[in-house]
Amino acid sequence: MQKKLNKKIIATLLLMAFAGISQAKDLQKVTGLKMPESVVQAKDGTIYISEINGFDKDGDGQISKLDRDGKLTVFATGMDDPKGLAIIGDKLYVADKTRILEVSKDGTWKEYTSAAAFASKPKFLNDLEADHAGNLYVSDSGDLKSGGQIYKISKGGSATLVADSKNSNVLAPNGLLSDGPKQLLEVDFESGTLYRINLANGKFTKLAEGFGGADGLVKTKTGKIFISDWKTGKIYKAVNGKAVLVKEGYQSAADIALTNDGKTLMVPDMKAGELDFIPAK
Ligand SMILES: [Ca+2]
Ligand SMILES: [Ca+2]
Repeated sequence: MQKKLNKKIIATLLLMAFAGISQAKDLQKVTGLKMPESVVQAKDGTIYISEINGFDKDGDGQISKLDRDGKLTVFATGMDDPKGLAIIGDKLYVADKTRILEVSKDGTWKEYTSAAAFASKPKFLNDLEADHAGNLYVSDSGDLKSGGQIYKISKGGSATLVADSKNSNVLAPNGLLSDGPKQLLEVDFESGTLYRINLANGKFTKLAEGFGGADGLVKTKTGKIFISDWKTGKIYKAVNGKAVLVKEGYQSAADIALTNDGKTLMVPDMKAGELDFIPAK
């Protein structure tokens, strides 16, 4: 009898635990953010948001986190202009203006790649992307019109150049997406063009154009590519080399990301100070 009861209690507890996982609150629009630029969801469901706060003002940038119950708290502070976010293992990496930071689970952080570690000092580090091997890729948007560059950050933090403005396709690189071990997808903020970069030889192939002030870049498991346009506040899909409008009306759609289940696009509307959630279809 006792055994049976114990089994029943255990079964009930398991059921409650699973219910807790599946019934995480629906994602509601978040407001009151301080110039949010980028967003990433960790395996445990926590969503991290980078907030530039005062643009070009150092020390006031921060990372907030939205837990599975929809509670928003400040996670890490004292950054400059934090933008692109990426997760490797239990560490969060941040492209912070001229350097890369590594943030631990408790919100403390250290410099992972210093400004001086880049062959040419970055002006505007923007998107950050991790590959499956644990390397990072970071775009430097230069002066947002020209002079940009793209670097690979190897495990340990050393930076090697992937491409710079000697390549005429490189104006103001922004969104990056690791697409297998040998190539990177990239969108340029100035030209609004989507490229595939061959990491073995640095060659660029134009895939699509017309994305305005292209910012974030994601690809779903079924191969759909979404790109945000910061300048006009739009979300596009790349279809047969063209930009197809998905949603408009944002003030400045910054670095979009997908939720873990791939079903939802997370859209930081920088100037509105909001994080929106829309279906990725
Ligand atoms: Ca700032
Ligand atoms: Ca960006």
